[in-house]
Amino acid sequence: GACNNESRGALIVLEGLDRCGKTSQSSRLVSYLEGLGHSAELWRFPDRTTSVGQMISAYLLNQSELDDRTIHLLFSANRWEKRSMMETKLKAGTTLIVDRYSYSGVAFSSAKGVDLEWCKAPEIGLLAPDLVLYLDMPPEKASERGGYGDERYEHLEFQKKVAQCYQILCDPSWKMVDACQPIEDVQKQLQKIVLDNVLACRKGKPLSLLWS
Ligand code: FDM
Repeated sequence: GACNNESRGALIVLEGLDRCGKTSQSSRLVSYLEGLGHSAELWRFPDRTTSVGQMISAYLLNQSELDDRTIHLLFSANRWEKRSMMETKLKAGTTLIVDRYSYSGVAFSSAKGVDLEWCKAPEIGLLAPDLVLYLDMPPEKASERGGYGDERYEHLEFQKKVAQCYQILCDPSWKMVDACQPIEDVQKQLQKIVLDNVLACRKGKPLSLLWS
């Protein structure tokens, strides 16, 4: 049946620097899965639609000032407020393609100098992704791509620090994809990895929790 563990959806996260192509690749992946008849949704963090998300959005737009730990905990709260819906959707068989997750939370805050273990702590107990796709692109290249907007973190020097923090966080289970390739080539590589993962989750791979 649609609600047993054997047919659950996969929790698939895309990570990478600003302007590496995560957002367009994420929506293409959802279309791809839907085209194959799978139930799939595009999610993103921060989710700016909630009241916590609106505080985060104001901060990112430089309309408010918050200290580094306060904004870190708001980003984390923004994931916690979506956790039960996430679990419900996955158990109902929907695959979630998530544009940024806890790794962005830890990489961006630790790039400011906040202790890495402190950054991880509020993330403990969130659902662990079944798959992390890292869209790998040098910060210099990403910064040239259509330019950055005006948001708080969209500066080359900061993005270089974020890249180093992602390096510390990444583990051997992450799939690194060279995001400097043509967009169609990146998409083809992502599609294969994602489909394999969706099928593995349908076969009964259990859900697990961060950080394990
Ligand atoms: N960001 C994103 C964080 O600093 N912490 C987090 O937990 C998350 C999810 O917010 F610069 C940063 C990353 C990025 C900014 O991202 C907003 P989008 O993808 O441009 O909305």
